[in-house]
Amino acid sequence: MELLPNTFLALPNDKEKAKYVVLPIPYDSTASFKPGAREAPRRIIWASKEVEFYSSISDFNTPSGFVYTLDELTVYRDSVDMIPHIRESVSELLKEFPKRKYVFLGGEHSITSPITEVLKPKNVIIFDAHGDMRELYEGTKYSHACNTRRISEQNTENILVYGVRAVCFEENEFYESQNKIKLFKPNEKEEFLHALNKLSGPTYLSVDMDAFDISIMPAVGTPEPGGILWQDYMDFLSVVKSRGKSMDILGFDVAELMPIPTFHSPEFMAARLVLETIAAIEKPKDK
Ligand SMILES: [Mn+2]
Repeated sequence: MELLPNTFLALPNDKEKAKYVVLPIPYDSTASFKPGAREAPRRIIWASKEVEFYSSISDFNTPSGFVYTLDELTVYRDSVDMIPHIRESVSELLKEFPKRKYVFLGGEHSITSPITEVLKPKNVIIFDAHGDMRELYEGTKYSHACNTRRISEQNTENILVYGVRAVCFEENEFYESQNKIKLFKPNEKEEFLHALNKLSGPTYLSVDMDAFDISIMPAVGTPEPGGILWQDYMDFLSVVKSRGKSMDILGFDVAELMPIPTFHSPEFMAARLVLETIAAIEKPKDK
């Protein structure tokens, strides 16, 4: 019997060969407008089965067994239970799959802070339309709207956020009072790439799909017009490639995709983004 694995790119799971481990986290309890991001991990994996193994942009061909896809993480409704659950699960993941790179498929964006708490990167690069710098939102510190703020409270040194175009008054006051987080608007790509070039050491990447313009990424929970385009992300990956090991990317997440049942291009874009990100990490320009 010939069966198609229900894994990223439909690659066979191989614990020995795997360099990347994918953990799907179908959690969306604090979504402000409406839930739906819980559907994203399985839709991204479904779409990925149609994505080429080969990245012509990075000239990288994904070997068989290179990516190991875990089953979905169990989900608790309340963030008070879910955030520690993610933290503990990531600790277990590091023990079971040491020295790999880790890919997390959200789910809402609040999944990132418990991940970075465990992975302990020096730098965090975030793509997001929103500042996510609220102290509290709708009664919880662990809302998707507080994600960047929580990461800034950890032992991180630099947090670059690109694509930002929605920040509230309270967030702006907080932003002015600190210098760990640097926000870049969609039209500040050169400044963002310049700042990126100065980072070195362990780095984590978090991609909230609402950083992209609604014309190419309408399937998000909290859409904002005026976002970045695909080429902007590719320009970012060019810098990742040129930096090679000097910017050591420990892992990344893709969050806030809220699939539209009858429209499948957003999940194809997210699946392709995961592939291109892996390809860029694996294929430095000078090789
Ligand atoms: Mn966002």
